[in-house]
Amino acid sequence: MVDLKEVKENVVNGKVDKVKELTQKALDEGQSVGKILNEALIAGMDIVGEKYKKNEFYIPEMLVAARAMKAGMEVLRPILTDKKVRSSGKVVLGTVQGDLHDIGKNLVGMMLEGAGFEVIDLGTDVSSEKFVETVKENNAQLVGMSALLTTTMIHMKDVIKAMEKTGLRGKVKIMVGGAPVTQDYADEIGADGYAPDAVSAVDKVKEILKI
Ligand code: B1M
Repeated sequence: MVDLKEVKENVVNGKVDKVKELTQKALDEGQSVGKILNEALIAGMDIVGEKYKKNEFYIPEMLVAARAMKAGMEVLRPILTDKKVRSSGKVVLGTVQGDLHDIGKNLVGMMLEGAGFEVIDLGTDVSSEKFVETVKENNAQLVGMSALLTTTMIHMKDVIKAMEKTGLRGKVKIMVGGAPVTQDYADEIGADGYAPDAVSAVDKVKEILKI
């Protein structure tokens, strides 16, 4: 039986191949996807964050750890995106301007796809204009914004303002998330919803879109 602590340590140490191999093995043994995600992959990134705060890790270490985490997520992707329900929801997803963190956003995207939503992922460092343009072009029902930095989460408000300015706000729901974002912040900027993690993000999107 794969010890998820070992997977976690390999994420911290940026061992891409080992993370891939152990994640696959854990999955094949029947360990739950949620457990692998939370106790190995996400837990590993939390340690990386702590180490960065204590100056034990620097950007290169964070980057290799992120690469290892992504390798694990790719193994889980087919299960997370396995559509069980069909829904007509179209979601435009992106990390806000100035922010390059995409692991959490990708996870939210995979879970939404798994729940049957069509996800248009704009990637990272997405401008207000790009969000507006994509919603317009695709007639999307919801915009999901992610931010991991206290210095970039403020751009969520800019996107909402841009939606108001272009007359789209009445037609599209807005959902926000990411480590520094809170329900209070979501309320303050006039978002329709907030979720603290990828699992509750799916429930929240369904609630907002009344699906
Ligand atoms: Co950065 N980084 N980083 N980093 N990084 C953090 C976020 C930080 C907390 C580390 C620390 O100090 N402890 C800190 C932010 C401090 C702050 O603002 N409060 C920080 C910093 C300072 C920086 C730089 C400024 C460092 C520098 O250059 N001096 C720099 C900024 C670059 C930029 O964006 N412009 C930077 C760079 C990077 C890397 C590029 C090296 C790398 C990112 C690689 C990548 O994403 N491709 C990186 C990493 C890996 C991290 C940590 C270690 C891990 C982030 C992560 O992937 N977590 C992070 C510390 C930490 O979070 N523990 C840190 C795992 C992921 C699954 O969780 O993204 O929170 P998370 O997503 C969750 C929820 O938040 C939620 O669901 C997800 C799944 O449960 N969620 C949503 C996310 N989006 C959502 C959207 C929703 C709903 C829920 O609805 C739409």
